[in-house]
Amino acid sequence: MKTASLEKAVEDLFQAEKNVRTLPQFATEFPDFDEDKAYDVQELLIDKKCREEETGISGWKLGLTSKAKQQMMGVHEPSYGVLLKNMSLDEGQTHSIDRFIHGKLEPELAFIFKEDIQGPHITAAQIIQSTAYVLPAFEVIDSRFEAFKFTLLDAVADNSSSCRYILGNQMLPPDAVDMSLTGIVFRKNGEVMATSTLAAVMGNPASAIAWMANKIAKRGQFIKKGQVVLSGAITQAVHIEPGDHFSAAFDGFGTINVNFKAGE
Ligand code: OOG
Ligand code: MG
Repeated sequence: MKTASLEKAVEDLFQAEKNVRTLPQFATEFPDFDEDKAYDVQELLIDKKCREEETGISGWKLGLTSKAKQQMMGVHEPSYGVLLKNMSLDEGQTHSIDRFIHGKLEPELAFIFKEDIQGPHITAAQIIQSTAYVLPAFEVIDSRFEAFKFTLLDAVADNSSSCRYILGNQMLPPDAVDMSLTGIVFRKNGEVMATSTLAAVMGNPASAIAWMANKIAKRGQFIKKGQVVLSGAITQAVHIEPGDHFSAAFDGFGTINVNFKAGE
């Protein structure tokens, strides 16, 4: 893939999000696309969004952390993306879906870091030691690709389908939480959509973040003090429609809520 095509991929993704429209998958359009190039596109896209939307980086997100999703994509490791300050939405409020192409919601455990943590030899135990607190969160994922269908490389270029994130306000120190057995119940309009435990995220969400800290070190990057990291979906993602109310009850934390509407 030539530099010109990397730039075109960045521009296409940026415009698709801005104009709320979809794109054909890249992998078919750019035959020599590989993982490094996909993360190059992601990095350039984040630079462009920071500039044009006058925002900054607030943290990171994991994707494809469950075995089921990895098998679906034919991969053995997760993916990551970058969170921006302007992706944050308030908990308990009603938010417009007008800027989403085909948004879906998923519950996640968020980690807030109290110190910098740099790979490539980070363990899950070190992730826990460097975490100030953990809290329930929702992620709104959205894909800039048609019909929410993509290859792993497409999704990486598309910042791992990131769109918005919503942090709860029930914080706990990480050593107060059982990182595998903590149960969650995810509801849409009062109906149970899924039940799960944190073990759904690679056995332990801290392991997913350790993988990411080591992976981003290859690109000279690290998790910084104060940053938020979404550790990956605990259940399947559920399509968002106007008028929807979602809740996720996290054992030992409490319940996080959000509503969506059409219009501003
Ligand atoms: C969609 C985003 C995945 C998660 O938590 O698993 C994600 C994708 O890249 O498949 O955010
Ligand atoms: Mg997610």
